[in-house]
Parts: sequence; C-alpha cells; structure tokens
Amino acid sequence: MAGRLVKAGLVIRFHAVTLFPEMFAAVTASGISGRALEAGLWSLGLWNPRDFTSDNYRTVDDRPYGGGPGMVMLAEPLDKALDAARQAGGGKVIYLSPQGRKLDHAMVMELAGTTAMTFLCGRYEGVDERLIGRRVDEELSIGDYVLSGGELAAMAVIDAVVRQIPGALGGEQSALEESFVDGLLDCPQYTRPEVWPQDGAGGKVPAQVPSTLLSGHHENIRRWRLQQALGRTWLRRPDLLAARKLNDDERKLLEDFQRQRGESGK
Ligand code: 9WO
Repeated sequence: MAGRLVKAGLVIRFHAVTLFPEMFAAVTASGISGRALEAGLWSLGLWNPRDFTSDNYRTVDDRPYGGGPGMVMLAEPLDKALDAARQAGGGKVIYLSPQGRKLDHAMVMELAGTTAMTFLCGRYEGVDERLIGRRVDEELSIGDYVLSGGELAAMAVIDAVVRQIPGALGGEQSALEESFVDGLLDCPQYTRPEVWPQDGAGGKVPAQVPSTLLSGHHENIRRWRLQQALGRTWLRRPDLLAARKLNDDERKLLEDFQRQRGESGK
C-alpha cells in the first residue's frame, strides 16, 4: 500500500552524552521504542566523553575540590562531547538530575513537539557546576530518588516522548487514549478467563470479571471505565483530581463510586 511509505514529518533526533552508551540498547533494541526507531520515527546519537579526552588515561573525572568522597565529572570532555552533539543538530541540552524540575505528562508533550534534544548523563557524584551553568538549558528529574547515573532517567524520557510521535503506537492504539491525557489514572483492565482464580480464594479483588465488561453494552462500558478512573484517581491521587474540572456527569459517577465504597464498608 502506497500509504505505508508516507510518514508524518515528525522525526525526533535525540542525542545522549554518556559514559555508558551501550545502556541505551534498552530503548533502541526492544518494544515500542525499538520498533519506532526501525520505522525511522526517531534517531539517537551517542557521544562518549571518554572519546573526547586527550590524556593517555582518557580521564573523565577527578576528585572534588573541598574534599569528600567520590569523583566529579570533568567539564572539558563533556564540553567537547556536547559540541559534537550540537554539530549534529543537538537541540536543547537537558541534564537529568534529582535537582531538576519534575517531569510530568505536560512536559513530555512539550518535548514531543520539538525536533531535537541532547541528554547530558552524569555519573559518580555529579558534573562540574561550571559545565552545567554554561551548557545546560534545562535540568529535569523523573522523581525524588537517586540513581547511579542519568542514563536510566534519559531513557525514561525517551520512552515517554517516543510514544507520543504519531505512528509510534501500532494499530488502532493511540496515545490519546492513555492515562494522564485526560488528567485521570487508568481504569482496571481484565482479560481471560472470566473467573480467576477458580477457587476465588484470597485477594482484595473479586475473582469474577465485572459484569458490565461482559455485557457488550458499549455506552455502559464507557461509563463504568470513566467511573473507575475517577474513583481510583480520588483514592490514590487526590492531587490529580483537584487539578481537574469535573462535568456534572463525572461528578455524579464519582459520587456514586464514593457511595458504593462507603456501603461495602472500607
Ligand atoms: C551521588 C552521591 C554519592 C555520595 C554522596 C552524594 C551523592 N550524590 C550523588 C548523585 O546525586 N549522583 C548523581 C548521579 C549525579 C548526577 C547523575 N546521577 C543521577 C541522576 N542520579 N539520579 C539521577 C536522576 C536523574 C533524574 N531523575 C531522578 C534521578
């Protein structure tokens, strides 16, 4: 089919400055991101600061001024690696660190609207502050915890952004149907068998698939799912619910959920 050869103009060129380029196989070789890479929807340039050193030992780190444990990444090799990424059309430089702005769905969508970005991946105890001050455009965190380096955080961002590129999700699947697009958590999902486990023992969840999902009544199913999404968001992430307007119908569905939960005595 001729249409298969025509693809939307949206291609994102990622770059990563990293001492561990081989780690990025996790997003290039598998799954949705791997398939989207093969489809030409994104590319990844990997730049190892060790390849931009000039001493015999290929030194990329040194001891912190002021003393203390561990090592700090040298500015010079990172600066040269970032120059190389920039010459390849690197876009904004993003440093992944726990000190950064916390990533959310809105920021993922903003990044997905750009054509290029370069992730600076720190290791050890961090990167010389002068390099950050001179070369970094944005500092991003994926959550309040410390990793061993920025690579896993960069890959989390790549994965989240790539799934927003039109065509990255196969078939009828659409990023528009995902959690957070609507400001709510996802509803529960079920597949075969209709009863599991057979003896129904244990668990805080019934063994039987909710009857509405088996009814074939599409409007009722849609409303059940919306109600579950509202109820779960209320229970687990009241902060998200507070940030979202509810229409009359949604408010009734949520009140109904809250009533039913009160009756079952939790
Ligand atoms: C390591 C360390 C060891 C002893 C005392 C203090 C220390 N701080 C650090 C540290 O923060 N290392 C970072 C490792 C340096 C920057 C790259 N690293 C990193 C990035 N860890 N966690 C992230 C990260 C990035 C984005 N979102 C969450 C975590």
